Amino acid sequence: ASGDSVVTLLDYGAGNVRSVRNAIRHLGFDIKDVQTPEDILKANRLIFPGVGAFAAAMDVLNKNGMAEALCTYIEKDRPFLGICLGLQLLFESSEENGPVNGLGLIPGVVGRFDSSNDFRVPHIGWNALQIKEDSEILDDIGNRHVYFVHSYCATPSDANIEWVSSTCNYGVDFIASVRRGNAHAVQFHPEKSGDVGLSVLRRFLYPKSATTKRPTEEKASKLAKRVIACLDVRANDKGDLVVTKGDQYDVREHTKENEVRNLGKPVELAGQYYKDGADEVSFLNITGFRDFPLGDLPMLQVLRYTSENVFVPLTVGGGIRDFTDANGRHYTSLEVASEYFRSGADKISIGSDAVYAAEEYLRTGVKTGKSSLEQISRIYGNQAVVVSIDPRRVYLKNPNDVEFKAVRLTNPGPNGEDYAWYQCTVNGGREGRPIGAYELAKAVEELGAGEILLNCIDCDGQGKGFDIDLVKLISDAVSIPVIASSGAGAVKHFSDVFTETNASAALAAGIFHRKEVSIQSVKEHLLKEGIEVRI
Ligand code: 1PR
Repeated sequence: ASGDSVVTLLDYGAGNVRSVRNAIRHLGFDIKDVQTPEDILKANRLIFPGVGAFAAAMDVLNKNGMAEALCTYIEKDRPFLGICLGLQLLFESSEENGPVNGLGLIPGVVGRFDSSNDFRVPHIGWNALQIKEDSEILDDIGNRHVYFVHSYCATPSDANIEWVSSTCNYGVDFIASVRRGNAHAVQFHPEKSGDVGLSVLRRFLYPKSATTKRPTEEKASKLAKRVIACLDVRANDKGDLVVTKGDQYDVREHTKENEVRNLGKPVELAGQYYKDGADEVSFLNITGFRDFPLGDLPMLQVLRYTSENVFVPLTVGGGIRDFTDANGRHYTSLEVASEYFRSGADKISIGSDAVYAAEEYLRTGVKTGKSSLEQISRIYGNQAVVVSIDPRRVYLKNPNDVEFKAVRLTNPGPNGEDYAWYQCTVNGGREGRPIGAYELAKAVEELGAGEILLNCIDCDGQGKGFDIDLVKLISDAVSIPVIASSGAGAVKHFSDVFTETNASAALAAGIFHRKEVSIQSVKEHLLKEGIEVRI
């Protein structure tokens, strides 16, 4: 490759930058990795996708002399693009586990968002930009949404206003991008923002190409409600990895052969849902509780292949826990998660192991820091950790009959019960545990979960709508985003869950796999109902 088609990438090894690599390659560029500060100074164009925590990143940059090289490179007005933490590090300091000094190129302090019901933290999802005239690499965005995931932000002030090329509002106006000459940095993730994001990268990589300011139908104004496609994945009896889908978690056909229901190939379907407008794709390795996922290489392959062509966030769950294999080799949950991240996951989702961690925490009142949830959250940030809850309704005549939070049901139970509590389960719904979804949600928020994926076994695969009582209960109990899951059967179910609860996203599987309802039609319906979505 000629020097013209090479991008220098500063990856200090703190997390998943696979999707940035994939996006750069997708746009026809080769990648040269920075090994020494010299490589920074010699770069033709440099991309710096910051991941992980601010202090840890600064530590690495200071120790190996990269911090100084970066400042020199940017001050010489060489082409630079910082992403996410790669923007924050340009500022004077950050409050994240701090104050911690940054590179000090831009005046200002990076602070934490204040959370409230309307503005959950982390700020996760597709939001709108207010773009200034000469933002250049943002020229093709128009009125469309871009994908953010962060808990900290920098705010515009008189001292830094010359740098600010766009802002975004999330309770406060914060800096969504900066620009000075050839130096650019964005708080959002262009590599995860679909076509719109790729256009930003393309503009940075091909600065001389003509502007194609296209009018867009989309009128992005605020954080959009997300529509997520979920692929439950497992090996079928022949050993092939297939997308399956259960009825109340039962994935076997009720035929003589009793085979695993096969709804398609994971990589293909994920690619299809990306094209159809899914805001995120989730893979759940549903037999992860018994089959060790690192032994299950096909799942890692699925992630690798999918992330080559799918430029929206990917979540993967199933089997994230400590494990000792048949040869006595021990793997920590952190190793399992790291392997998922390296293979292209942006978030990992923990089911069973989070239930045990929450039970222990509630029993002892002590955060040991040793659970998979706490460890992964500490290293990768809480925005990368989803807890998947698999509750089942337990009907009650009297809410005081149990020590768990019960709700008054909109529709009474089979024997006229007016109440239910939602019992958490492990191992794919096979075992009920002595903890409710409400207690679990609050505990895992404290332990470092960044988001909750809220299933409901009673509703799974039934197509009768989300469990509004449950989604309301949980989304009111926590201040991290909640993804409503299980039971979508029609477009109206999505508007119901968004108007009646504080859910940030809605996830569905069966209706998309069976092509009964398209993602596009869900979004058109939501728009018609006045609910902001990404088109
Ligand atoms: O416990 O950490 O190994 O994680 C296991 C993961 O696998 C959990 O996230 C758990 O929810 C999931 N899982 C386990 N068994 C099943 C099963 O179906 N037999 N699938 C399963 C969970 C539920 C949803 C589903 C929605 C939407 N799937 O994700 O996609 O209910 O379905 P619908 O729209 O068709 O109603 P661990």
